[in-house]
Amino acid sequence: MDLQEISLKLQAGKAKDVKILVQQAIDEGMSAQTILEEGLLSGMSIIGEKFKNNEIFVPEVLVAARAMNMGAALLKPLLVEAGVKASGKVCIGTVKGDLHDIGKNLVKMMMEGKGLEVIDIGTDVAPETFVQTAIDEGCQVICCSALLTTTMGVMADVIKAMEDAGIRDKVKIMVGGAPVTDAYCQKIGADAYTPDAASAADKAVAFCA
Ligand code: B1M
Repeated sequence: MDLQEISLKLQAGKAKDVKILVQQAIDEGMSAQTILEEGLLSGMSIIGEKFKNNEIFVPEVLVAARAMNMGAALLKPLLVEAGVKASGKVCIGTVKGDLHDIGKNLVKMMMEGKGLEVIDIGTDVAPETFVQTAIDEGCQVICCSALLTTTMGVMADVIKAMEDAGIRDKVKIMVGGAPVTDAYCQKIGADAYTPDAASAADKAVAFCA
């Protein structure tokens, strides 16, 4: 089977077709790793690029991500069996006082699409929870999302909490969300600002390498 077909169906958001094709590829004896990389991840990476370039928008990304998740669910047990490790582990949440989660969820999906394990700690997350999760789960990166000018300041509190817990030099911190800028990232001493989900995923992969 041509794995390009899986990539194309994923980009079109055809979740049921992706599921059928992934099962077919498994039945034909292809390795889960190959199906993941050349079918699902290759499709998701094209979606990420198109989203970054404003060629497609949030609804298309969400349906593609749903297709990706359905295909990945079939592969997950096989990957675990084969001992394929995620390329890194990050935790992500929307900061305290802030309930916006659409952007965060997109970032999470893109990161998973790049092969990272993502611990989603939800919305309205206290600085200490980001830090404790990173410690407990052994995350290489903490990702903070904020959509309100009144809550973006919490990101500086997360950095302070990382310093207090003694993990600031061991764990990277990435920040994002509509009101956040690169200048703000530098001002508070975070490690990276990325304007969209695709570039956030690329940066996190680079940090985990
Ligand atoms: Co709210 N809201 N909202 N809202 N809301 C905004 C953000 C606002 C700009 C609307 C406006 O006034 N024009 C405004 C903020 C003003 C400001 O602070 N400057 C606002 C306000 C004021 C409020 C309330 C205070 C309204 C009220 O109750 N009076 C209230 C606050 C509640 C709270 O959080 N405590 C509120 C509530 C809500 C809803 C619940 C109704 C709903 C949220 C639903 C949900 O998320 N489940 C909502 C929505 C939907 C919006 C708008 C319309 C859309 C936000 C969105 O999802 N965008 C928004 C107006 C707008 O932006 N046009 C608005 C799509 C999403 C894909 O983009 O989140 O930017 P975004 O994510 C991008 C990037 O930013 C980046 O990647 C994503 C994908 O490319 N990114 C990251 C995001 N997080 C990242 C993390 C990273 C990296 C990249 O980590 C490393």
